[in-house]
Order: sequence, then structure tokens, then C-alpha cells
Amino acid sequence: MRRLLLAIAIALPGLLVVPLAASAASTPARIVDCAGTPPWCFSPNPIQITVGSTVTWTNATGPTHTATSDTGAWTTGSIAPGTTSAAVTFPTAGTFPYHCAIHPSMTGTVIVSAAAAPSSPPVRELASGGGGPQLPIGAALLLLGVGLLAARGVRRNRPHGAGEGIDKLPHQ
Ligand SMILES: [Cu+2]
Repeated sequence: MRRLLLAIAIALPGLLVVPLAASAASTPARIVDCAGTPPWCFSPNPIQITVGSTVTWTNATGPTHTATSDTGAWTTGSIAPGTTSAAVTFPTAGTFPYHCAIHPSMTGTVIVSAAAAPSSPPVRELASGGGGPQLPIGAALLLLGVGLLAARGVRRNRPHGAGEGIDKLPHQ
């Protein structure tokens, strides 16, 4: 019984985190060989994300590249062949052109839209689904409460029972 409660307690944070983490997405982009000049392209182009999301670039070509904001606001630094850049966060909505600092004619765009529009389908799901993620969180908290009460009960009963047993022994 205690092991089950422990398992629930361990699993609960995971259940709580998953729905929350889904809102701030990380979008993988790639640098690929293509029929262009130079023969490397950012893909997809444009990259479409929502406010607060991050983008990583994986270099699937031979030479090293960067993804660098045209305004200089951000850069991945050098992305060696076969590696993935650190995540770049886009906290504001807008259209952000970028390029490769090593091959300046390699260009791309990140389009960041306000969180409200893309998140409206999940909101609709919440309404029709009767609570969506809120229900699992509520149920999880309820389970946690029951689990804690049960664990407390087990703890309280054990010493009590043992004490009674000892008390009764001398009488017999
Ligand atoms: Cu490049």
C-alpha cells in the first residue's frame, strides 16, 4: 500500500507538468542541402511559432552555419555539422528575418504570432471537454490528498497497534 502511494506521489508531478509544458513549445528547425546559391537552406522557411516559444536549428549539411538575427538581437553562434544549436526564445510577436553569418545570402524568417490565436483550439477543447487539463490536475491533487491522509493513517496506526500489543502481553 505504501509503495503504491509512493508511486502515485512520484508520478503526480509528471502528470501536473505535462499539460503546462505543452503551452511553451520548442520548434525544431533544420539547415539542409538545397538547390540554391549557396546550396544550403533554413527549413522550414518561414518558421511559424507562438510568443514565448523557442527554436533550435540542427545543421544537416557539411559546413558550419549560424542562425543570426538581421538586427543582431540574437544568434545561435556556430552550429557545427551534425549538431543542434541552443534554443533561441522569441518573447514578442513579430516577423524576424535572420541569416547565416558565415554565408550571408542564406536567409530565413521567424514569424512569431500572439499566443491568443494559436492557443484558441486548446481553449475550445477545455470548454467542450469539461475542464481538460484542469480535471486531471484536480483529480491528481485529490489523489495526492487521499494518499497523504492514507500515509498518515498508516503511520498513526502502526505504533498504536504495536503499543497495544505490548501493553496486553503483561496482562496475559
Ligand atoms: Cu551558412
